[in-house]
Amino acid sequence: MRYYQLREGSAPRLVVKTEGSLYDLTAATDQLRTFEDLLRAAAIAKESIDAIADRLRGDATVLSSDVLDETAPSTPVSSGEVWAAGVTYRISEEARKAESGMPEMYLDVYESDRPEVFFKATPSRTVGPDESVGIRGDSEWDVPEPELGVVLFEDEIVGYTVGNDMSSRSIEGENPLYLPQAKVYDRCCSIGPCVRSAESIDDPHDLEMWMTISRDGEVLYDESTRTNEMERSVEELVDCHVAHDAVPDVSVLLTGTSLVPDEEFTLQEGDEVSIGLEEIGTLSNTVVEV
Ligand code: DO4
Ligand code: MG
Repeated sequence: MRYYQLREGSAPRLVVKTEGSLYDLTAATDQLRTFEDLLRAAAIAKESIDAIADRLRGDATVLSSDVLDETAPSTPVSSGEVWAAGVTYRISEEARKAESGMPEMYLDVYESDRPEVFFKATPSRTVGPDESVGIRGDSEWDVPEPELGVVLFEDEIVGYTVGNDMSSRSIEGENPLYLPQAKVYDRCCSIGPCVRSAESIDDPHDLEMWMTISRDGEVLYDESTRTNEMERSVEELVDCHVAHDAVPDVSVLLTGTSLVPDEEFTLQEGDEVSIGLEEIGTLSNTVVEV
């Protein structure tokens, strides 16, 4: 099942999409407004989120599927932190080596037992579908990074989403110690449009992922890949992320990029970025300078 949070003033509504229909779960019970509410209800009932949603569908309002086009959903997870893994695909390792004065460290992390896992964003820096993602005013070379996002509750995988790890290649390329500035800033991260429950995903390691970038109506980039190109497993990245840390109850872990535009390309204000993941959905954002 796919879970969306719809904006309704300051209070979100939780909506679930099954094969053919959309159900407003908040109409079934006002206590269920966020995806986190559902996770907590499932934990108390010792049931899966899909089992709880399935039972509530009888009392929920059926919505027209147009609702998702007319009312852009917000981020599907509105609490906790976003973390990200890096250099998990060969193409990312090659791109980092090309931009950096210290190329050997990227090959090293690609091949090491310990993956690269870094802090990415708070909810205040994270945007949802159709909101603007940021490029820094002090950066000259900026790219979106389309990534499979793993949604965790109390350190367990509960679902998957689409993520955009917005990145400054010029700042990271200048010195790897500038990574937090290249990665963490206003509007640096986008997630959405929904969370697809882990129990309803066939295989997260074999999903098609694609990205298009358009400027003034012209498509400048249009490529696709599969998550089976990833060097590491989702479980391995999650284990490293949660080990020895006080991870908030809800967190999202992005799993690295494998679509990198040519070196001549940099994002500009007004560009439109769309990232799609098979079985999950498409996340679209426009670019703004921050
Ligand atoms: O080492 C820098 C970050 C790499 C990254 O974000 C990625 O591979 O997706
Ligand atoms: Mg990344």
